[in-house]
Amino acid sequence: MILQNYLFTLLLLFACSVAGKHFRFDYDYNGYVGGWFKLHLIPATWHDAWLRCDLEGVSLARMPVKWAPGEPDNFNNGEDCIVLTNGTIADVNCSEIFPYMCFKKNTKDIIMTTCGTVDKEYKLESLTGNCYKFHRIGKPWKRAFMTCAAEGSYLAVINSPQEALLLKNIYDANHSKIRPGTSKDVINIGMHDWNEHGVWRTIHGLTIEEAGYADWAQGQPDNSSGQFCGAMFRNSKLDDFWCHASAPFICEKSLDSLLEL
Ligand SMILES: [Ca+2]
Ligand SMILES: [Ca+2]
Repeated sequence: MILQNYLFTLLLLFACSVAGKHFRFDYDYNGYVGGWFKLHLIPATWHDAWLRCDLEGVSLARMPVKWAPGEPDNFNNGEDCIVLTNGTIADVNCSEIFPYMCFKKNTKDIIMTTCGTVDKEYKLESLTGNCYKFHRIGKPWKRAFMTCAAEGSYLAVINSPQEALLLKNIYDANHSKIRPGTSKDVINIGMHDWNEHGVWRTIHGLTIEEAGYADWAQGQPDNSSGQFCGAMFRNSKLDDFWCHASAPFICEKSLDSLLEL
């Protein structure tokens, strides 16, 4: 019941949104609150919802509300998270999953760049016609993949020797700024040994040979203690790397990926 009421309230709020100023196609502008909303119907825990909104460059929606009758009750002393249900709020267990809403307030510094995003760290490269962003805070491969997806991009896919050199140059330009506590020798890129049998494919499904670049470093892939995630050394050669280990990474974005077509 609580989930049904919760969904109904969210859908009502969503329906009140009006088409307006542009932020990204998956967000709707609401002039009354002066910002953009996105309803995530795939439920998540409070912490995962917070993380997803943060990776999209926004916040988990906050709104002025009243407690529901009998709430907060901290049932079984295990309710530290808060949900909206039929216009009022209740405390719930943080491991429970609910749909959620992300929110971005409209401010003057929100400017759509030539890369089709308000994220100023994406830079257009004429070689490929795509935009690239170097993430200096290292993450394990899966989290890097998720981060790029939330930004409307994808973990960089190398489609030619020239693009490999382009990524190398971006890597070089950012190498001294990589945050401590992460590998500086490789960056995560968009390829993976999906079946763990030595067939390397890009995140778009092609083999790396079909995609246009399969230049491994000498002795690689060496599958050292189980390395199934794709990475690139500073000399632009490929490496298989540990999926659990954090490394910086580059996201690649087509100009129209966040625009309404
Ligand atoms: Ca590419
Ligand atoms: Ca390796």
